[in-house]
Amino acid sequence: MIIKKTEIEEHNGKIINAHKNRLKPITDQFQDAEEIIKKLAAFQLAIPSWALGTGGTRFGRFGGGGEPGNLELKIEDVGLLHSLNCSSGAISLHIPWDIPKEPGSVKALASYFGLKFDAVNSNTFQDQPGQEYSYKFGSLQHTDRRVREQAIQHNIEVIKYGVELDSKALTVWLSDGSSFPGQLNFRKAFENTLESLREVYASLPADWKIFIEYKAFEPNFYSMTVGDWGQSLLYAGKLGTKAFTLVDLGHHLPNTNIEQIVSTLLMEEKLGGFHFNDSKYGDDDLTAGSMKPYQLFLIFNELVEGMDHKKMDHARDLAWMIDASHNIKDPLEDLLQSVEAIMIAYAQALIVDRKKLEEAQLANDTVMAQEVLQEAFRTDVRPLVAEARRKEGGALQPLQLFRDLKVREQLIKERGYKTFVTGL
Ligand code: PSV
Ligand code: MN
Repeated sequence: MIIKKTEIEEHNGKIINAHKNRLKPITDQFQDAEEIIKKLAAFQLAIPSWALGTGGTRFGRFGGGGEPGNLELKIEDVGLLHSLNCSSGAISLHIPWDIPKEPGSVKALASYFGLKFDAVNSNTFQDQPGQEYSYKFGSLQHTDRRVREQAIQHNIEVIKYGVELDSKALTVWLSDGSSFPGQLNFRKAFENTLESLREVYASLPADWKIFIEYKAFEPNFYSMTVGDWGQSLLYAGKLGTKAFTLVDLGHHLPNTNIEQIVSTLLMEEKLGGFHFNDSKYGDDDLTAGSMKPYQLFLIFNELVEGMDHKKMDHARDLAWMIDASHNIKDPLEDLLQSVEAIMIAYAQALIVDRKKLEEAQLANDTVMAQEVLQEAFRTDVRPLVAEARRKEGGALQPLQLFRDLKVREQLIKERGYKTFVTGL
């Protein structure tokens, strides 16, 4: 299904006056509103190919209808999102869930929808049919050199797929670790992993990056070999200048100060990218901003401050990806909500009065520092986000238009009710 420009124009036409009334006070308030709108328009989030179907839990999966059964349909779905919000201009593939069998036509299809390929993701956390060695006891860390070699070769193969699609980064998330004390020699596991990563790193094209994603627990519950940002940073530092840490918001222990991690990684020029989601308890993969919107804002506050300090391009210098999916919402509606929440947090970070905040910090004026941050957080920036979208040809209210056009019903008509989608 393709959403026509005229459908978006008609939708915008009906609500443009109300939108302008909401926009005016905020553009009057901020002199640099035009600049902010431009930054918002440039900011693009990559949609993960594995989040376009209804997610499952280990207790089951309640598939919805009209879900995309192959890579081409997944690209079409991301195209749908992007036509509505103009902020979802990339797709991140997981191999082997989404092997591009005909890279040429896959690339052409993506560019027809205005989409790029963000980081490609390898998978050595599941065994694949016909695979020689099992990853039951790890992959790049494995005690058996042959298992490590198989996992290295898989990562190199993923890079090759990525090259064909003009992707520029490989994300490695390892489930490697141990579930019981004594199971693993931590040092040897680290050394094996590093040695394996070095071989993968050696296969990266000159203009590529490798992102080392960490996670505190699950599926291993005693130790994870890339368990936190410190370990990830160690690997990235030892690997070289093309290696970076990737922060997945759900991969921390409860109450971790993620914004401070972000600030430190930026200072070290080792932050590579993000997987956005939200959580209440663990790696819940909930819609970004649905649980802790203030934390999301505080993270963006550090991102904007740290990136400006290093004169980085907000839109281009880090990889922005969503990694959320769950079992009860329509996945496309869920992604629209995630993108919107992320854009709002970014917009709020852009309006922080940096001068006033610095003055408060220098004077140790804790009260005023809090006031400055909360002033931005409590400002309704949604009209700015909507205006950025409108200027790019998107819908003022993407979710509303998605429902008005009965997109899911159309997809069910086109694709059927029972479809099989690869992913977790
Ligand atoms: C692992 O929990 C993770 O966050 C990694 O990014 C995986 O590649 C992704 O989820 C998909 O399951
Ligand atoms: Mn992730």
